[in-house]
Amino acid sequence: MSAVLSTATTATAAATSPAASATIDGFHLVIEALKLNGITTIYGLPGIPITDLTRMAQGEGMRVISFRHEQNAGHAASIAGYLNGVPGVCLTVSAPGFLNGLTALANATTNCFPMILVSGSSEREIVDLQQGDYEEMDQLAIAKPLAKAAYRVLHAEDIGVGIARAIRAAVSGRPGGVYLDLPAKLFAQTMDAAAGAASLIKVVDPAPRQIPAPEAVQRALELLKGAKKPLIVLGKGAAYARAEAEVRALVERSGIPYLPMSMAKGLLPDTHELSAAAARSYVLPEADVVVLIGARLNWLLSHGKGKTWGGKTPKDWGGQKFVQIDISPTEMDSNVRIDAPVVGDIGSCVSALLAGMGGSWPKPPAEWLNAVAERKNKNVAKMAETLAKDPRPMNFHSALAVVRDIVKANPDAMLVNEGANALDFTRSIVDMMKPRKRVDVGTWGVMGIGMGFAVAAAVETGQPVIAIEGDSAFGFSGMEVETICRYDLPVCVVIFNNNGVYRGTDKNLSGGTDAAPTQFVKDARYEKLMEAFGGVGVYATTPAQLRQGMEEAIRSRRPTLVNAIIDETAGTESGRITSLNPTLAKKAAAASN
Ligand code: ADP
Ligand code: TZD
Repeated sequence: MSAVLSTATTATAAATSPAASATIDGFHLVIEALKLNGITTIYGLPGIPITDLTRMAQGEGMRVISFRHEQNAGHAASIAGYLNGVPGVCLTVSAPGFLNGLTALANATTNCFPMILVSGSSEREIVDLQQGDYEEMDQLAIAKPLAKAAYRVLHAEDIGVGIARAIRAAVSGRPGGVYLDLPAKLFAQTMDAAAGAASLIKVVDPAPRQIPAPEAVQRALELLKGAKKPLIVLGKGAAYARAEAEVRALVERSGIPYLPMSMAKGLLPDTHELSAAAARSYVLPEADVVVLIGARLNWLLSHGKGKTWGGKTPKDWGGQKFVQIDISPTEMDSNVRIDAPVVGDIGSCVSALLAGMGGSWPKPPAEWLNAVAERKNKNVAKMAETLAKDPRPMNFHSALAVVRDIVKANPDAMLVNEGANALDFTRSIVDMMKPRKRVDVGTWGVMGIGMGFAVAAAVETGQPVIAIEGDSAFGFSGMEVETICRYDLPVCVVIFNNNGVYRGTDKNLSGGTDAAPTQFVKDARYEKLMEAFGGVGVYATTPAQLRQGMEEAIRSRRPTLVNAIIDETAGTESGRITSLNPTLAKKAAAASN
């Protein structure tokens, strides 16, 4: 603490107290409380009342990553939390800065990423009487419904407790976003330095293990034992829980095929012989017992019912039985009946299943394994054929054949991914070999995570980052290429440029001269944005140019933007979620009748 002590310097203080008592202010109490809990990086954007907090935090040895827009800082903090299991911290100014950070906070809560949004705020007395303070807003009330928890600290002596509560709320149980409101006046408050030090809390065991009930484990094993066509679905909860060793043991000991959700790719290498990823549309409707490990039965899994799961009409639904492993007891039965809920942390739950399986466990019937393998091999061969084509202009496949090779050659690199087609095709074509290397649009399918995630991925891991971006997706956070250059981060942004949202061929239905709503300026030179800030820009119209640009970026670790020109007719509207697009869904229904 000694570095942060300040000595009372006013003439009166010096005159009345020759020994000059040491004090600490609110700024330093916040910094010390974070550091005490192993939080060493702040993602944020300075301004009243937190400018000095950013300066002092840097002065006290914290890494302060300053962004161009708070939403990107917030996304960065949230993915830092996901990657480390320690809450990422985003720091914003009041009202508009706070609101800019709020999308990221809500997205963190939705995705179960631990983060703390710390916002400076105006004075309570003025806010509560609505007297029109600078950037006045009742931030705590607004954050509450979007956060897992929200707290305000009014007194310097409560800063330690406030930060401890925020950390516990963010990482214990189901992780999520926490809001911490720090009014301007708090920062200037001072207290006795020794009392200040004593008021800080180093949180002990912030995310306690949660051991499943033995009878729940037994119930799950019995269900699994009778399965003829078992399937494991791995979600990003399992990746977050760092349960790869346990999960691998479960998959290999049981011999059950598994399907990784997007961010669970690489938990086991995508090339694992039991991966059923290439046979997804076969295994989901066919499986009889499905073990969900850190994956919710939300829209991404068609809510566990309907055609995806084998039923053509509602009366056919419910063919599968489900085992669900999750830390949140209320997740069970949220969409369909869960026959064997196993509530606890994934590491403990999977270990308990393994212990219960004992030495000998029957492998799934050979017919099932053979059928899955056959379907998978057929699809892999079909995909290999498509990837081998070399059309002009490039399409998603020919460009992703390059990305696939480069990710394979650099298994430690982080992959950030957003867009519609750019997302769907990358997810299915690019194999991940290690856990927590792929970060993407997550549960909401939100655009705008790109550059925030890329910055945090580079800062937190020190590894090269490859960001595969739709041209629309990139636009949401594109200004952060300056941030990438300013911190000289090893980020290679690849924009799949097809001149618009989804693609570039839309028509203005009025016949007027305005561009259609999904169209962008044609042949935009995005690479010049990176050049504007001293990074490397590459314009790539062929797979060879794309490969060269990416390889050089990884070799040099210089900020790079490859503008990969993709056929503007390639891709489909809404990517693979056309079923959620009201017009396209209606057309598809009419066609199938
Ligand atoms: P995906 O999008 O990959 O399918 P989801 O975000 O839907 O994954 O689900 C993640 C699930 O993992 C959430 O229900 C969450 O409660 C759960 N979870 C997160 N961390 C843990 C943990 N340590 N132990 C058990 N479950 C966890
Ligand atoms: N705004 C936000 C915050 N999130 C969204 N998901 C959308 C808008 C809607 N949206 C999608 O769902 S994908 C997408 C938008 C705007 C962009 C698709 O175009 P793209 O990708 O250029 O990024 P492709 O590869 O050309 O399809």
